[in-house]
Amino acid sequence: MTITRFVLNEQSKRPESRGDFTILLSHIVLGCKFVCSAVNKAGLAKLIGLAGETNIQGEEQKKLDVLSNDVFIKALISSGRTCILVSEEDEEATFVEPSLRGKYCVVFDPLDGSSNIDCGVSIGTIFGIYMVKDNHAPTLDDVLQPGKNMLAAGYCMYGSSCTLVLSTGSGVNGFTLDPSLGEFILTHPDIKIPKKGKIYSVNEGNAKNWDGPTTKYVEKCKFPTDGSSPKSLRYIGSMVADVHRTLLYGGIFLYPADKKSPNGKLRVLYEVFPMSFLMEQAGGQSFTGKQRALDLIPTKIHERSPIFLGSYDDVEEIKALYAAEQKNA
Ligand code: P6P
Repeated sequence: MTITRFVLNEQSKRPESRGDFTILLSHIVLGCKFVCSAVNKAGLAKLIGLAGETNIQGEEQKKLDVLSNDVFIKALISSGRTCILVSEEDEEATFVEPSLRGKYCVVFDPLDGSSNIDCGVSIGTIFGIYMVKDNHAPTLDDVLQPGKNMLAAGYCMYGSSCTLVLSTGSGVNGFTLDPSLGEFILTHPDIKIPKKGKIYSVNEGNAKNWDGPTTKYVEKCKFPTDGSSPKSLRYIGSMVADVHRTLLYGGIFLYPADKKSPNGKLRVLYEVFPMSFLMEQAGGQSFTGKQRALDLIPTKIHERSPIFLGSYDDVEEIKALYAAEQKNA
């Protein structure tokens, strides 16, 4: 079962659809294949190294960042199915010209975790898809929607293999690129995250800046008081890799707010929302410290939010600690 056939099967369940969504997804898949090839050749093709520019994050852009962003922007526009594009690499949103305009808005991080490129750690593309409200007059409001309005979300991880994990709103499925076929093959059907896990994933280097509930929760992971074994710490520092492990093995991934970054570090539209969408579709959940992550309504396209996502029971524990703090406040 290839991703193309899978998506066509999904489309056949929606008689009203005219295949636009399938065409859009096929262009996203094309972008992933291209970036996968470029990432695999990076060391040889000297694609590693600074491109001299800096992106909105103020980070030095590496050539692969620039290349990946160009590939996805071009692929999405040429699909003829998009009208607004938001990329981590571009300060402003891209409004597609009317002759090529479609009804979907795509928010994406073309190469998340790119600071890990030079050392070969898995990196990835993260994307989310909204339906435009009125494609004759698209505005930023079409992408400043709560994550629960997304039609689809996914990521493609470029690691020991190239794995694309996708949800179109009825469960989560994983596909692995077969280089000999040049096709993504269904390898992880109907992914469900374990209800509770044995792993917590956070950058402990920020511990001195954490708030009370996060500090208490991590303490409980390391020194459980209920007689259970301590959780293991696994932190790669590349969101796609940390989330993929959490999805398959269970546990919790945290990027909390701290004194230095009161809204945390991760971006709402193209990191928090897509990963939260996938977690909920896989039976897990995602919390910001204040509310369900997918209920957030962003006001800016590069807005940040704290995030606690993963196994349902593990996230429940940290929600209880924030609720208790709220009550005592
Ligand atoms: P820190 C990578 O730069 C990234 O955006 C995510 O992929 C990752 O989860 C996070 O930042 C890591 O941040 O502060 O722990 O290095």
